[in-house]
Amino acid sequence: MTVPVSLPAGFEWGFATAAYQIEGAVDEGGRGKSIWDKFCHLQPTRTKGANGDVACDHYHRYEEDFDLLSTYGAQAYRFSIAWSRIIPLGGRNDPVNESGIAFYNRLIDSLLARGITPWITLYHWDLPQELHDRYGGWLNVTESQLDFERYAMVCYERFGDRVKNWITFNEPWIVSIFGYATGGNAPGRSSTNEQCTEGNTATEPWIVGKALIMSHARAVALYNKLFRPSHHGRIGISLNGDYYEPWDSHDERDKAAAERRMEFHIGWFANPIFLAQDYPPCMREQLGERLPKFSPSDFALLREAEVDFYGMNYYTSQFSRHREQPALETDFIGNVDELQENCEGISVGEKSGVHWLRSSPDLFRKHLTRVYNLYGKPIYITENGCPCPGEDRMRCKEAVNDTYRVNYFKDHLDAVAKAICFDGTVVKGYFAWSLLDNLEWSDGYEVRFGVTYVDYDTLKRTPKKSAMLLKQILNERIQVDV
Ligand code: PSG
Repeated sequence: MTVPVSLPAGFEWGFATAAYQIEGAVDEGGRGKSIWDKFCHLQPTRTKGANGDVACDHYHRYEEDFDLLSTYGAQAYRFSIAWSRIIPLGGRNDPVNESGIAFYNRLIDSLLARGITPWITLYHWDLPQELHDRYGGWLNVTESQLDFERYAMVCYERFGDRVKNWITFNEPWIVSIFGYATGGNAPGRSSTNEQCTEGNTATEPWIVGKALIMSHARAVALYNKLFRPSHHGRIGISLNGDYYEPWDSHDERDKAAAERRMEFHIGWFANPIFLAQDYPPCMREQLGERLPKFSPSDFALLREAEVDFYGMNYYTSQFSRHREQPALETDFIGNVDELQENCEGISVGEKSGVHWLRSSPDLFRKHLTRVYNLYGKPIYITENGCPCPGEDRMRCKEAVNDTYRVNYFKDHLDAVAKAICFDGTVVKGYFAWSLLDNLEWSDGYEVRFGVTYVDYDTLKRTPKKSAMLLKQILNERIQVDV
């Protein structure tokens, strides 16, 4: 028997992007450099030779891109602000760049004129390079949170009259681990990666994690105190984190390993942020003194920083297998192995166009429900999407036929509907990643997540099938009030 499931009326949806991945125009309008400019240019091999100098040239083509959003029927659009466009040197005593403010004002007004709700991410990975050089950037917990607080303040002051939806950080786990443990992302620090000249994988990611948590807390506390009363907006954070199933579902140790894996991924940030609690006990146990402590005043700030929602970025899931040998100092997920097949050789899902992503909608449902039950906040899915198998080698004509992506969206939205209807989970919105093919960080321009094909020679945009179908997929699943 099949039961139709639906999404609640008022379910908000749209598309998401991030500044460095689409804007280009890195030397225009007084923009300062970010750690991603330096990372791409200093060691081009680490981003497959790509950089964000031009990217999708969204800086000049935003009107055209917002016309696409309208055509696709989007109600909302999530984008990020490049900190170094607003404050080129980044710091709390550094000047504000009016030309950068004017650019984001144009974006906001142009969205509102189309009836599209703006959602702003304050930090999607592009720290002003100057702050990294000045005091170590996120490695300096005290300085970085004060500078981030001032940056947030400028954004609320200048955009908050029209912007009611705020996301402080995008994926602090990726910022800490890829930036300071594996070194795969800017600023590229690691003591285990031969391509990196600096870093300490055993200690730095945990310090950075605390800096991000406290910076988030300051920005939220500030909003709650000074802006919420008059602006009446919402604020939250976007966490990534896959769901983990035990490799052997009959083995208690694998079950514990799966739970531990999720604590290292999600609890690391969610315990302090959503519960104003210490890091998960399993992290304290394995990381000991290397995991920073929260002082009583840190906890006081965390309590003041109550958020409105949990932003969830979901792409895929994996299996976790217990590892007998204790974790090394450089193991950032504890004594766990992660695999895409379980003990019976069953894949976690159908392969996509990038090795780390297999389509696992059923585990998405479990993930939604687990997160809601643990942290208790309404969930907005702030990213969900995929590249199609072989899409990196396709020309436009072929790539627009993105049936794999259409099915991925369908299956994942069915999972959302089931989590809402059968599990009592509160999910209020959905952003597909991404509006455009764009700079996929260390994968350069080869991996395409867009619903719009971008020809990087001409910058011509061509809607893929999924772009037009997403609205239909959603509407078929959204209840209508009669
Ligand atoms: C998330 C998870 C993995 C890699 C990258 C991301 N993983 O499991 O290996 S990043 C996330 C990000 C956005 C990216 C998008 C697709 O917020 O900027 O373009 O996902 O990777």
